[in-house]
Amino acid sequence: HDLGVVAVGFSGGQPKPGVDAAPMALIEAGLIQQLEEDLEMKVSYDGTVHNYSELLPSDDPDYRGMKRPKFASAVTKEVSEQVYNHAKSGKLVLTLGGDHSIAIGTVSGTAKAIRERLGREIAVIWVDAHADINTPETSDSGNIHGMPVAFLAGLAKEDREDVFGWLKDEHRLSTKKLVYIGLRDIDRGEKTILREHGIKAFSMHDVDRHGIGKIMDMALGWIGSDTPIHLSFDIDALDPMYAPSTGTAVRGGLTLREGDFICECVAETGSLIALDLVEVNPSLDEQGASDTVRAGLSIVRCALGDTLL
Ligand code: DIR
Ligand code: MN
Ligand code: MN
Ligand code: MN
Repeated sequence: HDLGVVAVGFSGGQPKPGVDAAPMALIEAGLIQQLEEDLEMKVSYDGTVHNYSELLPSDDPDYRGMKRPKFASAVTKEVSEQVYNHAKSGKLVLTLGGDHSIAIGTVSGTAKAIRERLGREIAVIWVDAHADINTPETSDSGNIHGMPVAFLAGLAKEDREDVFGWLKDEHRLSTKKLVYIGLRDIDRGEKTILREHGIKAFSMHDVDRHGIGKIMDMALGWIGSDTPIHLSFDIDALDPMYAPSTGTAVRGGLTLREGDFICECVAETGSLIALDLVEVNPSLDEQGASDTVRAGLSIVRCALGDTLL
């Protein structure tokens, strides 16, 4: 398979530095080499962890409560174009974050490319402890990594071109084609949004009740077979026991095997068109950084088709 890799060293969607170092940590741990040698993929990678410093605005005041709105908008617009170019040419796209705000770029890029290439709408599987569906108005933190789904689904809109006004209908995702897995820390306003839009969400309670096998049957059944799937994997979906080095760790999460299993099931569909791996922050919990990077590596390998036997 042909794979396009985009390395996004962006941390401005949340306050903690270090998440920008994740792409290099993953690559130094052997990610690209493993994909080429073990999974026999043909990898297109420009060899650069982008920090988009050329896009840094001279001033970037809070807007509608959002922190660093112009920088996040400019970076995600650029990421959207990078991802679009890979997806338009039929490549599977792997994006290494960076915080989860970068998914405004990745999902909008694949949504547009798949519309143009196949005339289809994509589905998104969002694996996360959090729903990331705050609007600027419902957000308590103002951190844009808690808002990407709201912008992608058109629940948050903004006319200003330099604050996500570049997002058009062709970039957007239907709330009916979105499935969450792993949720356990949802803000009050987010719960209202999930309920009012009838969004399919499997919380950790659901995982406990049904087991991960049944959850994946239900999640993939909701999406329907033969639908292009974009998998956006926030490493904080995993329990901090396995992935402690992340900005907003929440106890009571997925085991390493449950995370890998989700990815294996998506790989088995043959419909994966893009994978994001986000929120690995090697500078937090130094003891746990190598475990967290290894967990990320395993997630990527499983999603891209590595099998146990
Ligand atoms: C919280 C935390 N819901 C917020 N979100 C996180 O800031 O909107 N997302 N940590 O990954
Ligand atoms: Mn997230
Ligand atoms: Mn999260
Ligand atoms: Mn919260």
